[in-house]
Amino acid sequence: MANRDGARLPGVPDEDGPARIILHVDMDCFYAACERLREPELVGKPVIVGMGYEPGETIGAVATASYEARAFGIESAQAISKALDTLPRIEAVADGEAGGYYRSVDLDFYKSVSAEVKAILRDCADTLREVSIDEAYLDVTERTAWDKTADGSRTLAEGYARYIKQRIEREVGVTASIGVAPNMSAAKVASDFDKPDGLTVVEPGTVREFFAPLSIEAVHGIGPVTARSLRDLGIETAGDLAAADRDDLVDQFGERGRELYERANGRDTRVVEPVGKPKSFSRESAFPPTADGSEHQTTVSRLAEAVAARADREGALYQTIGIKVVTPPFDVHTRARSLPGPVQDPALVESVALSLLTEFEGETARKLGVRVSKLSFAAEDQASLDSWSGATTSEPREKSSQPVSDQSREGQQSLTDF
Ligand code: DCP
Ligand code: MG
Repeated sequence: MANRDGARLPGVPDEDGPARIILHVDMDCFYAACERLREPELVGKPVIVGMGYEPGETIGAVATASYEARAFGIESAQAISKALDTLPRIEAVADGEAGGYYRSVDLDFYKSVSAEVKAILRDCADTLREVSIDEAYLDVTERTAWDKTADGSRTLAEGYARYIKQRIEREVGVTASIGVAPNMSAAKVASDFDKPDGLTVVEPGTVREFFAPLSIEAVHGIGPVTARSLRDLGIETAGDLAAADRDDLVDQFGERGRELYERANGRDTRVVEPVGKPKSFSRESAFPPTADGSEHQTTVSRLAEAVAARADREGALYQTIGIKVVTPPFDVHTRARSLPGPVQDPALVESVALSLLTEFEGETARKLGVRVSKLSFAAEDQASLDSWSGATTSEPREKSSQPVSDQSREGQQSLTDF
């Protein structure tokens, strides 16, 4: 942070001070990547997700396009009629000709995939700020370091970001691009620098240098209108912006001018702040499809224990306990039971979850999940169990003895909101 004279305020980290480690994660062609999850044959194909492409309809827009479709010039927000002109539906072209694989937006499905990604990010961050369905900032300063690895080839922070990328790809099946930097605006630009599947690291002390050759539009916060005004002042690159007269920028653009000048100079003291409190805690586990009821029960018990332990650690009480059962191929069933008051009771989470599971006896499942929701965080909210015992079918049980780690116990298990 700079005062009006550009002097640093003491104790406030900036590019010259104690360096934080901020990650910006942005999923690659997110809606298209989700479509590929349930239709793997779309991998490597030009996929366009949007509305209004069905025969007879022409009004609509492209939500996103896979990188293969972008190579033809198709992009987000383009009119669907234009996309169809460029790349007709695959069903409508002759064999061997280029065609697009058009799919309709299915936001509920994309949200469920997003929740799986965000759960991994939450697990990996000191603090997480979710920005959109496919984008988040993580402060990981306490989890890793700017130090170099033993061979001096890269920073530990880079290795940590790579670990997160790999977890997302392995556990969810979609790819992310990550920017690593000592502040949020540089991390944001870095995540976009080498898309798709990118990992760009901007080490402390090099932010200004990293920004310098980029066009001004790359600086977060500069849209087409501001860019035009800046160009009128002869400012074409972020380097020009960093070297401009700060007071002129303030005269012309007010506080925003100052902020953009600071960012181009590598200074951004915004803190990664979570948006609101979590609304639920959940965990799910995928496995080879099975109809074995006792296996389902064991899994649900284990997930219930993990979720209750997480809520406990977060100091959260819950009033609703739910399960999710995914039957092949993609049928998602959720069931929940609300309690008369908020509680923190691992045994109850397990017994309610198991009782909800009985409805699915004999069914083949490939994924199970347990969730607690309707959270409250004030300890005084807690109702004594006795005050409403008998309100559910649950039997009091022994308290679970061991806290369960947030880390996956097995490859495919993830802490997930659903
Ligand atoms: N989206 C949309 N309409 C837009 C822009 C985006 O519906 N005009 C949706 C579809 C995208 C998702 O939001 O998949 C995320 O937006 P991004 O800008 O991050 O774009 P993508 O993730 O698709 O691509 P990229 O790889 O460039 O991040
Ligand atoms: Mg994206």
